[in-house]
Amino acid sequence: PKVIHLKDYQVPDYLIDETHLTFELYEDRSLVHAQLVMRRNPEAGAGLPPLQLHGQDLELISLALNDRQLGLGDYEVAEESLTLQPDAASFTLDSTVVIHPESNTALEGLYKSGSMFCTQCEAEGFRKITYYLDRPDVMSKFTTTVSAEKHAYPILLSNGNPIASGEEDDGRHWTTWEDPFKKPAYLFALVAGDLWCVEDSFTTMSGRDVALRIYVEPENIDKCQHAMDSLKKSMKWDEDAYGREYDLDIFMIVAVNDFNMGAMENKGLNIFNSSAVLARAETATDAAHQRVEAIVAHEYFHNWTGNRVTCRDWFQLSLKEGFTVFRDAQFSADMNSPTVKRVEDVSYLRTHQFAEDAGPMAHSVRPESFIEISNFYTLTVYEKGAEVVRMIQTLLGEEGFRKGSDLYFERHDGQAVTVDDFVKAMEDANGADLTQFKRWYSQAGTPRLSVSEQYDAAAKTYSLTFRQSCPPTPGQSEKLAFVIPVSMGLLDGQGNEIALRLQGEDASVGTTRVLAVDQPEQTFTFVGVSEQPLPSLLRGFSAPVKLEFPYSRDQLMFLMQHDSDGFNRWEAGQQLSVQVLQDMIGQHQRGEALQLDQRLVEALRSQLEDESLDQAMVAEMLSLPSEAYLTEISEVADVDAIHQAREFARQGISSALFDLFWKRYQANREISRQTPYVAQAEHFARRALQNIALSYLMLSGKPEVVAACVDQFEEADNMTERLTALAVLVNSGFEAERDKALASFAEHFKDNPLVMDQWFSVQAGNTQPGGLERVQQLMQHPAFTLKNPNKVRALIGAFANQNLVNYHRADGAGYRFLADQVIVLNKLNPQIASRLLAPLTRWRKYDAGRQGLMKAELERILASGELSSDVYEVVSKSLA
Ligand code: BAL
Ligand code: ZN
Repeated sequence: PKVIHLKDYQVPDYLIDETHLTFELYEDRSLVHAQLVMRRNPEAGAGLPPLQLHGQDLELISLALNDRQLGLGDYEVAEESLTLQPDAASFTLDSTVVIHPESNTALEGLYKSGSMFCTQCEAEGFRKITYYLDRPDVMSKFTTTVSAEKHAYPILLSNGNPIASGEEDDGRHWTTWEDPFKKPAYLFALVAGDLWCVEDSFTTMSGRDVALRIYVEPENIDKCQHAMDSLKKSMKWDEDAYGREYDLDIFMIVAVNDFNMGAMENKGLNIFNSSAVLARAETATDAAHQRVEAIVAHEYFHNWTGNRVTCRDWFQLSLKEGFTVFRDAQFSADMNSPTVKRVEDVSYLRTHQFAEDAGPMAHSVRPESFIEISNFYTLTVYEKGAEVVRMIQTLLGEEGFRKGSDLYFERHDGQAVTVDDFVKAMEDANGADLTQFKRWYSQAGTPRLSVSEQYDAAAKTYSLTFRQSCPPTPGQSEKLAFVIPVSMGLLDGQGNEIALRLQGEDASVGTTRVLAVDQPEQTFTFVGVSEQPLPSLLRGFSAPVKLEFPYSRDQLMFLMQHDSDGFNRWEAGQQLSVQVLQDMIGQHQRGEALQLDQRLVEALRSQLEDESLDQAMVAEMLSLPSEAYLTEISEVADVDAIHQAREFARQGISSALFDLFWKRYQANREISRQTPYVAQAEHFARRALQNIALSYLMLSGKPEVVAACVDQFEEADNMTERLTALAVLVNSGFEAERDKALASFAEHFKDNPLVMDQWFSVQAGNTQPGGLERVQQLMQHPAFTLKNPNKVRALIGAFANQNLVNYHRADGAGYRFLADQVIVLNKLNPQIASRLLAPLTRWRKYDAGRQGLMKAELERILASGELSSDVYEVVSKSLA
């Protein structure tokens, strides 16, 4: 397979000013007519080179250049292209192709999800629809006519505004849509189906009325309100926070069941995985409600960061994704609790993105090369990319950042640009130099930042010395120093913040400040420090690095109590938990009896006792670091020791704090009983504490707890409480209660695929022995199918990523199972196959026996026949 390099980028030879498409949709095939109004790109040089259009799996029926029908000798069709010779600098090309959406299981291009037609074109799916210059720097005005049988497909949608429609004699009808904004083909969308819609409107800041519509299958019409509310909040927020107004007269969201990603920001016609739209109390958890709000916002924000200003090429993907994830995180922080949001994001980043950065697929935020771009919709491009944007904001300040984003939109509206253009706007608006900072875009790997301190009582000076390094990653053995913004403060012995004054400064500058660490080794000295302080470092996780400071457990407990930064109070608790758990992992490995350090128990007790604390943060504090995170921070991960140590700690915490858990549980459960479901932060917080308390309480096995759990399962009016009760029962030894709950849940929700996904996931995550056999059995369930990505993720993905003791069974059966599924999915849906592979690629983390078994499965996949470029790239890089 061909490797594509950023350094080889060239401007397109030709441009497409107008794109006129007509789709004739039928059950056994579809016809696509494309009229492209084209011209030579003046920036590409002189002469008329051959025109090479992208195209894949297309059956060409006819081709005409300026109305002249072309014959076989006039063009050349290859597996992924069509080449012809234009005879003038401007011309019109007409083509007709036949495609087969009805048998498209890759869910890329035009395909059928259930009974509806829909599209997914990012990154390179449009070439499966028609011959085109399928690259983001070719932007065109689109007009699209969709024709289909009227009874089965009453709704016909595309981008922009509807401008004409009509009926034909044979029971078919058609609608024409016109998008006034130039766009790359990856933002094209089409939907045809029997859909209902929820309608609302939004008045923009300049007073324009925008119609808002969410289209769903009729049975889901009662699950759209939360997404609609989220959309209106997003539209308002983007006006307030970034001065960005919506630009079309209509904004549509369509929910589809079979979708590879979460959602897609097609201009004016967002297409969503139904899991990212549908939410109501009875069927969706609090987490699902928050996910819907975040994804609706994310896709809406793309209208400016992605659509109005798009990417020049796919190496720049983080230009739109990193920035948009940063924007949706700001939005979610504003709508809910900022500290909880930050804790969740950082936990996710440190567990999963840090693992990616340390694995065989490690790449920089702006990758240098790829085989298959679909493999680069990664945690690094998205989440680390968002952290990089956050660091720019931290360095420039909120006002400076806003000046930079205003300049970026003003300069580049309607253009396809690069990460360099984004950073340049930030620099120019602020008179800043971000040259060294840009290494965050080009160097892969997670930097380590080790910090040491020195206090001089006589001189009243306190120094912090930072040493940064970054481990080698594929293709990058040596790294240069990053610019690492370290937000920090100092605490005195009473836990008060000390005013911060660096040597050479005339006066102190607040109690939290940002140190820009930009050398391999660098010392900052504070003056006027009259007692040995305790540093609070990397407040709010101001940079995506692994920070090392030799805190004692007592110091961590002190920070948990006193740090003014809420994120760092949580972080101190996490570090304390990690130290305690790592001790216990060592004890298990040495064959010693496990000992739980009671300081952790006492630290958690004080959290639970203090009813003035934010309950969501107490719930976060009580959540021990996950097995996946403990794996990530291990040199060699001992799966069994990690599991045993963590379970032992949970059991010890449960026994020691039973009464407190029970009290808080009962109080919150009582409020839940009496309060109708509300999807708001304080209600999320109450249920979060209630549910984590229940999960600890059930470890006691006491009959009153089991009864309360069953009661919560049966009586709750919302999925958050019901699903937690189910999960807790599933992981317990109470087989009769468990089986009854699983059966009644499945019976009740059998017609709701999204709820059945949760039923599969809960069972996939059951860490008791026999996990693999249970998953294999569940694959036979009538509600399961490999053709639906949500099902694959819910059952197989959840098993391999979350049920680590079962997946990593010492005999390798878990690996064999995963490889078998990848081999099947490679043919059905390469994108999903390649994603599913990730847990096999991390073989270097494990003991020699498991390494051998995992590698053998990767080799088996490689030898299994014709591999998609998606799977080939991940497998071959993992074995390199
Ligand atoms: N652009 C692909 C889906 C998303 O990131 O919004
Ligand atoms: Zn996005």
